[in-house]
Amino acid sequence: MKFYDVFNGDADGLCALHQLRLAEPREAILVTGTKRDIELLARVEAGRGDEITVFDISLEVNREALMRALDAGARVRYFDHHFAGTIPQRPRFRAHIDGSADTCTSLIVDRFLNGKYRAWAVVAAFGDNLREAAWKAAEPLEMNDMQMHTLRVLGECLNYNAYGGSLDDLHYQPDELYETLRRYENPLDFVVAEPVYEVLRTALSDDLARAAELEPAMARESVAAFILPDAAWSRRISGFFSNQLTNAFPMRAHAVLTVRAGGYLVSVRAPASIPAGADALCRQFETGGGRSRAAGIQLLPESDLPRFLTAFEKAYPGRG
Ligand SMILES: [Mn+2]
Repeated sequence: MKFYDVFNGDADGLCALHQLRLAEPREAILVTGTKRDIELLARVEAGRGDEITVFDISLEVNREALMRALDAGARVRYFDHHFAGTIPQRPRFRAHIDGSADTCTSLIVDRFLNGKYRAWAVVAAFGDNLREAAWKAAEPLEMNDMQMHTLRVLGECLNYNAYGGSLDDLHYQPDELYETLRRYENPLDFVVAEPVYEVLRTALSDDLARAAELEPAMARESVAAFILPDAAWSRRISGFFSNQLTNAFPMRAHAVLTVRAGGYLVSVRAPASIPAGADALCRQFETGGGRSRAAGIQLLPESDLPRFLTAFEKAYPGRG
C-alpha cells in the first residue's frame, strides 16, 4: 500500500497539504510542480489499496487520471477550489470541493480541521490574493499588525516561488520547501528559523523592480495590459505583478502577457471591484481557462495578440 500527496506547488497547495499532515501525520510520496503544472494526478501510478490525497488542482483537468486511479482500486481524497465540473460519486472517493470566489484550498482544509492550524490557511489566502478572506480567517488568532504583515508577505513569497516556466526557474523546489516547512506548526516560527522568507523576499523585490520599469502595452480606464520578456524573472514575477496591479487599481482589469516560444502566456485578473469574467474571456481562446476572478491562456499565438486585446477591452468596457 502506497500513500501519495499530490499538491499544487504554490502557497495554497503547500499550506493545504501542511495543515492536513499536521493533523494526520503520514509519510507519503510527494507529487508536485510549478503553479501551472496542474495535471499532476496523471503522474501517479496507483493500485489497489493505495491512498491518494489531492490538493489545489482542478478535478476537471485531472478527471481521467482520477477515474483511472479509482478504477485501479485506490482511495482518493480531494480538496480543491478550482472548476470541478461534475463531481464523481464513487465509494472510495471523498471530495471537499468549493468553487466560491472567496475561498481557497487551504481554507477548505482549515474548515475540515475546524481551524486547528488556521495561521497556515491565512498565509495561503494571502498567497492566493484573497485578502478579505485572509483577514476574516485571522480574526480569532488576534495577531498584531506586524504578525499579520509577516503572514501576508510569507503567503506572497510562497506563491511567488511557484511561478516559472519549469522547475528550473524556481528558487526552491516545492517538495523541498514542504520538507522544510512541515516542521513548523506556526508560520511565524518558520519565518524566524529558516532563511526561506528572507531569500524569497529579496528575490521577489528584485524581480518586481524589473517589471515596474515596463510601460503598459495598453492602458485604458478599465483595462491595462503588460508584456513581459522571455526571461526567468518574468515567468517568476508575472503572478505577483498581476496581483499587485489588481490591488493598486481595483477598478481595472489586468492582463500580463509573458513572451514564450510561439507567442504569449497570458494571465488575466478581473477588477477587484467586480471579480468576474476572466474565465469567459480566456475560454474564447483555444488554450484558455481558469476562474472568474483569475484566468489565463497557456499559449496565445503571436498573431492572435490584436484579437486578444480587442476581446479584453470588450470584456471590460468600463463606464465610458
Ligand atoms: Mn489555490
